[in-house]
Amino acid sequence: MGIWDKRDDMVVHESEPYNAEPPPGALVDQVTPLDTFYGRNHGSFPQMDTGSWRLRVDGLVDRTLELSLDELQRRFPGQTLVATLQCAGNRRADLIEFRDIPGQVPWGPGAISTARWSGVALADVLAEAGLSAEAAHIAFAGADVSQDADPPQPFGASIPAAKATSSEVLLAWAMNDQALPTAHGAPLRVVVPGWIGARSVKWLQRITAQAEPTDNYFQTEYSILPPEADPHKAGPGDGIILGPVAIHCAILRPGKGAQLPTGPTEVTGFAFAGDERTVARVDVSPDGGSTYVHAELDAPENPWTWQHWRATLTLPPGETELIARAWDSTAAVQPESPATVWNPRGYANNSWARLHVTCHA
Ligand SMILES: Nc1nc2c(c(=O)[nH]1)N[C@H]1C(S)=C(S)[C@@H](COP(=O)(O)O)O[C@H]1N2
Ligand SMILES: [Mo]
Repeated sequence: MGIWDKRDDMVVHESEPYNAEPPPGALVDQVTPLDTFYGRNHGSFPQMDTGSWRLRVDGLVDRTLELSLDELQRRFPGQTLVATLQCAGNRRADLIEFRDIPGQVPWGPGAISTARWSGVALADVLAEAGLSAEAAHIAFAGADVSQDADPPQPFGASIPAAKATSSEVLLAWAMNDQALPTAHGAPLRVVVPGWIGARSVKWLQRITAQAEPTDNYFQTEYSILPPEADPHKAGPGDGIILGPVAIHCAILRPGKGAQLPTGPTEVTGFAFAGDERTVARVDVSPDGGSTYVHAELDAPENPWTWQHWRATLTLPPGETELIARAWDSTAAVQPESPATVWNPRGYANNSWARLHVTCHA
């Protein structure tokens, strides 16, 4: 437990700053319980006093706003949305197996979770401030100072104005119908559905409309460098800046290394397509990719959430590799192996889900 209020069996990669994911197989619910939701932090939790806290909205706007939580709640229509958050570093561990990535959290497949978020639409707050024609990007600044940044600075991000004014982007003060926990950004955080988690800034203090993307360290840190680049020497323009999440899937059951009896075996998991895409199909193989069946796939609750799936397979006797691979609604597919997508900071590993099990005759 502790101040982050998580279940005892979280896989804790770091306790300060707190970085932890739920144990393998835990993400079976459509909405993840608060104590199971992964936590990703670049600095210590900041001290926030909700009473004196104000959200400042400034930059290329007609009117600068200073809003208390109470004013936000009273002046704008309330919105609730179920949305999945996925860290760009999810499944870095599989990239590390192919080639080492020093100094980065070795996330397994659990740096992804789904919550019912409540708050107001960012679009409504921006409309109240009045965006100037030159306001092409909306920048967010949190209150936590990260020593991982060069130089140390508060965590921040920006998204294009077109995304920021889409109705799904929320300023949230509640998660699963409870007050937003400190660990997840209380009193207020941004939720940018369908985009990497790093753009959903917690402990939000300031929103700035500007002509260019933010120069915050983390905006360009979350980018894909070419394999030969040195991440410590790379400049802001050297990588592909990450935004929308690529089609991805995970196997929940059976677990890695499971010993199974012969006969039909139920395999379950989830898949997630970022941005406005949905998951269109999931193929599951019982035999390392020789044959595939189509999984039964849940309909999307909305475009912003993962979709769970299940398939009944007949496994060959002995050790075998289970594979799952998803297709999204634009017919984009997952790459076959971590080797294809390896990059020096270890982001966006969306290669096929694979795990070995043994079937006893
Ligand atoms: N202020 C602040 N916001 C932040 C971060 C952070 O360290 N500080 N981490 C980001 C990253 S990389 C992710 S993946 C998500 C994680 O959100 P969670 O901890 O609520 O799961 O928050 C994002 N917002
Ligand atoms: Mo992240």
